[in-house]
Amino acid sequence: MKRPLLSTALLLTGAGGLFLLINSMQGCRPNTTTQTVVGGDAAAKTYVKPGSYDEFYNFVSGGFSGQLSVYGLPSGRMLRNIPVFSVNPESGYGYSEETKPMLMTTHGFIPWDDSHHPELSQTDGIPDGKWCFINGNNTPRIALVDLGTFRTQSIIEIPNCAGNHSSPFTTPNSEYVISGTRFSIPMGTESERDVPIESYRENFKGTVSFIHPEPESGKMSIAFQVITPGMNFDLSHTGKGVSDGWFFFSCYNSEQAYSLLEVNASQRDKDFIMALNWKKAEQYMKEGKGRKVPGKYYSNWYNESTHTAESTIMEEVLQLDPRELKDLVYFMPCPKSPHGCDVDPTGQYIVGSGKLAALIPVFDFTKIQAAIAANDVEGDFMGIPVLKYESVIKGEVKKPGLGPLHTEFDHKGNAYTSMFVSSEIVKWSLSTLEVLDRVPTYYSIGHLCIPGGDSKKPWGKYVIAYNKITKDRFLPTGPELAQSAQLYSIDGDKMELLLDFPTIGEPHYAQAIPADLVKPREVKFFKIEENKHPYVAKGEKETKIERKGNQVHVWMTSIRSHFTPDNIEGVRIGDEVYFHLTNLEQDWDVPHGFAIKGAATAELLVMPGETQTLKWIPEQVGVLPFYCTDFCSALHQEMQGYIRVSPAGSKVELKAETRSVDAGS
Ligand code: K7E
Ligand code: CUA
Repeated sequence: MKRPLLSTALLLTGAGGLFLLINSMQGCRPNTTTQTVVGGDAAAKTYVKPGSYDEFYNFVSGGFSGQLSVYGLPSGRMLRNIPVFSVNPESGYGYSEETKPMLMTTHGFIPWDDSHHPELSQTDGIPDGKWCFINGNNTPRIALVDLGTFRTQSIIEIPNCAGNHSSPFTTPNSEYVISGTRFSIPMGTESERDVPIESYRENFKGTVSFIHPEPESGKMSIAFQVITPGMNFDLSHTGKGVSDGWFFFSCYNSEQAYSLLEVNASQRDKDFIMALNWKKAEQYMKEGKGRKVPGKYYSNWYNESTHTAESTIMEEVLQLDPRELKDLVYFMPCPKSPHGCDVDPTGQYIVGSGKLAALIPVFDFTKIQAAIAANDVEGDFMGIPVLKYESVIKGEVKKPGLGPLHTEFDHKGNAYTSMFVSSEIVKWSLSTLEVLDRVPTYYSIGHLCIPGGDSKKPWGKYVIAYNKITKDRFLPTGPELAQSAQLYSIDGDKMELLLDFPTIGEPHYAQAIPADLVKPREVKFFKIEENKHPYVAKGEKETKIERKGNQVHVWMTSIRSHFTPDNIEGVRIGDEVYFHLTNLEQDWDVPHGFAIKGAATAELLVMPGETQTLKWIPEQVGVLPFYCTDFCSALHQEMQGYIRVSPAGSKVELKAETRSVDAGS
């Protein structure tokens, strides 16, 4: 193990070598103590007194939890953990019959993913509080979470993609969200895909896909894909203001290595930022350019009226090839293995953060346009023009720190870059490119977030660090310690640490938005008269039980504090029982739960006015109880029932006790 590491260190020079060295020193951290950086009034600045609301919602990716967690800021209080790509027995998401289709893909039912980047939908370049998108890396997908329900509304699978990392960044009016492939792969027919890995250079390609969410329903489809040279695509951001109509992507591994990437993808001095004219691509699509290629994918959508997810399977996708279609894609050299790719609020400046670079390059959109117009290129890469670095650069931020990853912006012309290796946030001026301030983070910050900080209108006020390593900040919890976020004030000239709070899974990116933009959207309950679920029971009179072969369907209702029916007999071993539970409540925050002994999946947590189904396969003869799991009233513990299970072939008559305790109903 020692030799490769040593040769790696020798191959890399300057900051690169340092990066590796420091990276391998587990306990390395800034030698400032918490005491010296937390001022006496910090507590007052994050104290949200009991009964008061936080000012911002903070949507934080769960990383390998496959979920999205929601916090209030500045308190750091956790409000909700939203299941997106992962099943969640707490609510029955991915376990109820209605939600299972949400997790369907061409690889089958995939109840997990690795989610990195939440992105709020935008109107005119400003987060609007309607949706939050998030990417799934592993089995490439993008999800749309509705901020009226705080639930996953739709999930689309991305074909011809592997490792959906530079995703799901949005255009200024959420016409499109983007998916850029991390890994390039061979595509096409089976024989085109079954090729030696050594043939990377000839056969491997990347794609960036433009996903269109329907404004009303949130259903997603792929408008088009742009095919790219084989490389790794890391992050992206849309242009805005002057650069509206463009998208920028960081690319690494321009070496086109396919093994030992740690060494082989760090050879070149510069990789690229890819500039893509998406308005042009849209125009080509409308003119009928490009070609339809095979690309099977699922688009799953939760229908709020039937309370059931629907999967649509698509078979092909429109691909645009920038080698044939002019003025679509340009490369800009960017030092060195760029990770973050961020655009300032005016849209003028594009910041590439080379994780092995000792500086931060800032590109100028006006210069990019001039270089394109003058054909000011230094050659091409796999048929795509490469603009001259000197011609497109505004300047470089010198000596910012080590391991720059991501940049966000405030509303006063400043940028804030996270430094993974030197564990700090560095504030610098967009006009002078001078470093203005730096604060330590504890430790090894990844992404950072300023409310509105990747949009046209940063609200500013705070920057939050999402850290990779959190030694000695919280009470220990066994071999794995809590992940953490840290909240800093950015109101003054100097950043000021105010608060640490633990997070779920591994936080990567996060976004924050004023709570006032989200609160008015909240759905309080679903109207029972609008419930179009095929197994709804809109009142206790509609409850019943029916046998169809070995399937037993129970139309069941819940209301404080009973189920109807509450006694069921005539179920036999070998049956599949479907409990279709409608929650009759028409009031805010009165879910009922449903659990039955021996259920091998999850409970159901059914919102007011909604119907959800638990499939249960009885394995034991006897009388088994079911009950409500959500403490819903003083008589919650009375909210129960029994089901009698008889042996296979038993003659016990199928019946359900559907008498109502409410007279006349
Ligand atoms: Cu830098 Cu996946 Cu956005 Cu994590 S990525 S840090
Ligand atoms: Cu319903 Cu407890």
